[in-house]
Amino acid sequence: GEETPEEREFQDRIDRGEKIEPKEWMPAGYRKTLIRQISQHAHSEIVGQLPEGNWITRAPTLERKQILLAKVQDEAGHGLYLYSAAETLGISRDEMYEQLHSGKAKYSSIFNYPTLTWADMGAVGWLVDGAAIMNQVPLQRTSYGPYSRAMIRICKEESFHQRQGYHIMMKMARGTEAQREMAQDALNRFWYPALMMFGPSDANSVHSEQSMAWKIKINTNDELRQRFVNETVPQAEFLGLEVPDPDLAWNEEKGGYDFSQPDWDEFFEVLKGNGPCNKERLGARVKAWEDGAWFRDGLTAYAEKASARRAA
Ligand code: FAQ
Repeated sequence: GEETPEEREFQDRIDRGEKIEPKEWMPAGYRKTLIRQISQHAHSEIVGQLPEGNWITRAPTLERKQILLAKVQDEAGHGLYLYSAAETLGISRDEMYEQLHSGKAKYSSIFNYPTLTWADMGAVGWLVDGAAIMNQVPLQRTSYGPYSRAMIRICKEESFHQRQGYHIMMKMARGTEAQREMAQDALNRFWYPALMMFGPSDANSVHSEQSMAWKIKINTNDELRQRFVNETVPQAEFLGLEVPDPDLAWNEEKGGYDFSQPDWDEFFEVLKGNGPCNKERLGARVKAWEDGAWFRDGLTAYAEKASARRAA
């Protein structure tokens, strides 16, 4: 329909590069899109703890175990930080959890793939955190104040995560022949799922156009995917590993690599809940929520008693 004066003024503020803050007027669609994106991002951080949590008890050395433990805790922190940012838009944490646990809200497709070997901890840090940074660095300039400030802090930690993953890959790729094979196998399995993290092709991206007009998103999905390939291929070469794409080739004209698209049918199946680990991942989160009920009840009962005592 016709743009209202309020909507015009809002768009002008966005165009001038102003940040929008929680209590200020915003179009209902802007609020809804942000709640969707920030809560999905938060859910991804929380579910994203599971594939790596799987290896904490089996890390090869005490040092690697400490590092992995710290990384997985960082992801929990990012999740809580992002839930807080979403709460400023008027949704409660309980509502967001309910949306995750009922399968209504999405979380990143990548976390529905299994982590089969220690080399996968390298591949996840290198490729998954690498893709996350590629997406999140521009989001530091997103138009919603609390989200943009959350991204600044989160990106600092993600850079460390990416380096620790690459460090594992270096050790493995330059280790024994069996270790090198594990590293190559991890790259083979995580390459295309990492490319899927940027979302469907621009032609199939439902939200990109409006989200970019509102500066909720800064780049298109395909732009970021291309940037990721351009940065990651030389890193694979440095490791002496081969990107599993026979059509990968430097394109001088565009100043970037030509590369094969992931299997988009597989991507949409994963989104529908039919990926290799969807049931396991969601099941683990629902179980953690249910197992924690006694603790939440205890906290609530204690808070009620304490406030009754103060009132008396
Ligand atoms: N997985 O119209 P678009 C991390 C959905 S990093 C699942 O293009 P949009 C760190 C999309 O939601 C990972 N669903 O959507 C970490 C929409 O469905 P809806 C999290 C996907 O929003 C590392 C539909 O497809 N990062 O966790 C995916 O404009 C290691 C149509 O797509 C973020 O969330 C996907 N890959 O663009 C933690 C970053 N792609 O909602 C632990 C912020 C698309 O209408 C270990 N998010 N969909 O039902 C974004 O930048 C955007 O939301 C995109 C998608 C780029 C993900």
